[in-house]
Amino acid sequence: MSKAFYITTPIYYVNDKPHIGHAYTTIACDVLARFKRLDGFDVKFLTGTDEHGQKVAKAAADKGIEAIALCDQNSKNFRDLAATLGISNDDFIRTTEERHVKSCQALWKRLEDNGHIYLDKYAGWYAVRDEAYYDEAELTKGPNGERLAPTGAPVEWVEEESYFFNLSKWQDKLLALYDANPNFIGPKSRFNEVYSFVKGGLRDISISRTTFSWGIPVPGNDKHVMYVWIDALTNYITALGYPNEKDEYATFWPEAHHMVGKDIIRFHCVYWPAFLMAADLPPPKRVYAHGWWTVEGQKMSKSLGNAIDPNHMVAEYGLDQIRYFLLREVPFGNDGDFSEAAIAGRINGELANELGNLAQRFLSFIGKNLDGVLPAAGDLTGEDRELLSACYGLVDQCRGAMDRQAFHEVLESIWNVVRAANGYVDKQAPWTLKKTDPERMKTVLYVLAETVRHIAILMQPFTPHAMDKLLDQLAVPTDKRMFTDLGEANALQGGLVLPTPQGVFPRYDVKAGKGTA
Ligand code: ME8
Repeated sequence: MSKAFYITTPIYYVNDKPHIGHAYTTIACDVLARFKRLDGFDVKFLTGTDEHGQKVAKAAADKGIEAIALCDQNSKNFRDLAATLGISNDDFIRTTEERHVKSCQALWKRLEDNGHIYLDKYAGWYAVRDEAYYDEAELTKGPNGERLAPTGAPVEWVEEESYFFNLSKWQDKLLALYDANPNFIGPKSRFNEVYSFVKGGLRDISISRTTFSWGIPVPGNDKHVMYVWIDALTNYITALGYPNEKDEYATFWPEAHHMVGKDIIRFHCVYWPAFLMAADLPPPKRVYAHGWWTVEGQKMSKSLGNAIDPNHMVAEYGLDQIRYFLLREVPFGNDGDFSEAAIAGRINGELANELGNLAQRFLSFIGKNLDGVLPAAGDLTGEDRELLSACYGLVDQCRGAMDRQAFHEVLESIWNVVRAANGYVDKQAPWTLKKTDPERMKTVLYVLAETVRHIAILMQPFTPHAMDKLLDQLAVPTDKRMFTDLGEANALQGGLVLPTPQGVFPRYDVKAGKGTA
């Protein structure tokens, strides 16, 4: 039986249009999902939209439309974006779906039956933009002396009857969870941040609202709707069929990996495991919080109007190019800055020159000089073996880094081989061997083909469309592109007829704003 792997993106608020930040998280999850599938895992990959709460209700009211109409429109934008980005999600959840209402109400009942929910009165600060409650001590002052959340969001005073979850009782159990599972949160710096937050003490949290109605009704008291975060977090088990705890839930929940931005770590690493433990359900296996993207040095914001539309990026630079850039430019976990110069540098320097040319040079050489027939290898030299053994060792390095979500390290290991292969071509100089030693030339071309086969199979999660083309050009059958097909046992056979080579990574011309082949 294959091993299971469950990966989720945050579900995105439908008050806003998708931008490059959302694309980043979703692409990272897609790369992970594709990598695991190629590695033989049974993968479930979930994304979707977060549609309830005051923020969405307010956005709909501002537009003068029904909340559900806004949700329908904007949820579709996120669904379309997933298609534009070539995302391989298995499900797309909307929190306004019936399956989700049932799941949230079942979880609420469990928390209530287990004695972890009580009715009281809430009086405190709330930021609609963050959908979060803040203590007085956390607030800062704005330019006009107004109170602001630590995120800069405006806050309002809220006083209403509310259900509470007894989070304060979960401090020791959460600390025990972190102690027993040092990989529960990645990267390490975020683990430490969460650990010290919980160590500092927890307060019970308000989990229902009465002053608006755009939410899931609290079972048995429909004056209240659930706080949008308890509703949102539950999506991860709804999609596995909860409250049915068999079938997909039983297979995938023990292997749950949540990918989130650093802004929502507290919800995922403190509230969510506490809710689950209180409902006698196990916490997810791991939560990874990545960094934040700015644009040409500035925070993306509606008021600056500088949020980058991923559709525009795909049209401008190409899909595989963006996927590669986002995961290559910044060590995953750190913040990053998007700039035209940076993406152009990666496209031209690495994809077009280093990988694209490597493949094009020897493939067109075979096309021109050997009628497009892949030669067989003769005796291998030490240098041939060195390059091939670097290829054979690559998958283990990639696996190790991928399990830590160190995408940049995966790419760096692959690129070490790309660079070694370019060095090998320059040194072996097949164009000279053509005259001096045609048999040796054939061996060199064969070693290059085997090397590029390895690179292309391992690069599939990052640049799937270009790698499909490249593997086609190496005449690798579509059912021979899994990680089990790597290595010597499945090496290419001399005598294969290769199709006419075509470039897979065009250059990006910064001035003209267009790629040129
Ligand atoms: O928080 N850089 O939804 P949201 C990197 N509905 N990532 C970014 C980013 C940026 N500049 N901006 C956004 C919510 N993101 C809740 C989640 S989950 C149960 C509920 C990404 O629409 C990043 O993943 O505000 C961040 O966590 C997420 O979008 C927030 O999306």
